[in-house]
Amino acid sequence: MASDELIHALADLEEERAIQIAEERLDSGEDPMAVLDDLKAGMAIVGDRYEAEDYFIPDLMYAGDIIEQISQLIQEELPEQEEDTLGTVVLGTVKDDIHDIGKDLVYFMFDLNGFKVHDLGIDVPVQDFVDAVEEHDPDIVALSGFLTAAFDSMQETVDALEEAGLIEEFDDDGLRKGTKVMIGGGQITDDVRMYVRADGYETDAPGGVKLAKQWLEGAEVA
Ligand code: B12
Repeated sequence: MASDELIHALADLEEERAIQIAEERLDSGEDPMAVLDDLKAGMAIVGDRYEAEDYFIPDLMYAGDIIEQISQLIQEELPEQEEDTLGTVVLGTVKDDIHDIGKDLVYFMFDLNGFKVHDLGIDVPVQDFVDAVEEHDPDIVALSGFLTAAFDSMQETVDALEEAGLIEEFDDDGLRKGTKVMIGGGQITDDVRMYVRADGYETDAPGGVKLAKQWLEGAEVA
């Protein structure tokens, strides 16, 4: 079934149809990642319609609910995670931001790739990140945020982690040693990464996993 059909069913908020198409495509053995890409494309259209004021907040929430149900189906299709833990991640959507669809996909991709992920949820207070990093001593702190306001929350979180001595001071020339900070979400760019003093950023979940693996390989060599 053509990917356009799923994209438009999601964009038009046709819940039953979107789920049915996704099920059929997954049952036919199609790569679940292709289905995931179409969800993103459909959600982008929903976002455009929201910006054009054709859709409103309840429509966004409804679209999020459809995505969540289909993500569940995708998860069932994917192979079991590796037994050995590749690394540990503390993840959360930062203070004042409640967007969790993207963050949940990040959880899902890291988990699938054999990382142990501690998901702190949404609107996570700075101190909760500090406490979780102290408790779990992760390889990576993954901060998600979709609002412009999230940039300040991310920066405050990084400041607090540095002040607590849980991550090293940021060095413009390279990566921190030890625990690294990765950011991602809707509006993240390299300028935002510098502002936040994160070690890296990615615009999608598979990119985040790839970067994390590169960091961990680097750590083994060092
Ligand atoms: C859905 C949505 C909502 C839903 C969220 C539902 C939910 N459960 O998450 C609801 C309705 C609740 C909502 C609320 C609001 N929203 Co909203 N929302 C969106 C929307 C349409 C889609 C975001 C989304 O989930 N996309 C789907 C994901 C899967 O796509 P993706 O981004 O490609 O996902 C990847 C990356 O983000 C990445 N990623 C995410 N996190 C991380 C972390 C790491 C470490 C890495 C590596 C990668 C990574 O991986 C994901 C998977 O591959 C966007 C517009 C848009 N087009 O993006 C606006 C948008 C983000 N919202 C916006 C706004 C303004 C709001 C509200 C303030 C609206 C209001 N007036 O109340 C509130 C904010 C409430 C709050 N305090 O947070 C603005 C933000 C503008 C800004 N610059 O600040 C946007 C851009 C819309 C707009 N253009 O106006 N929103």
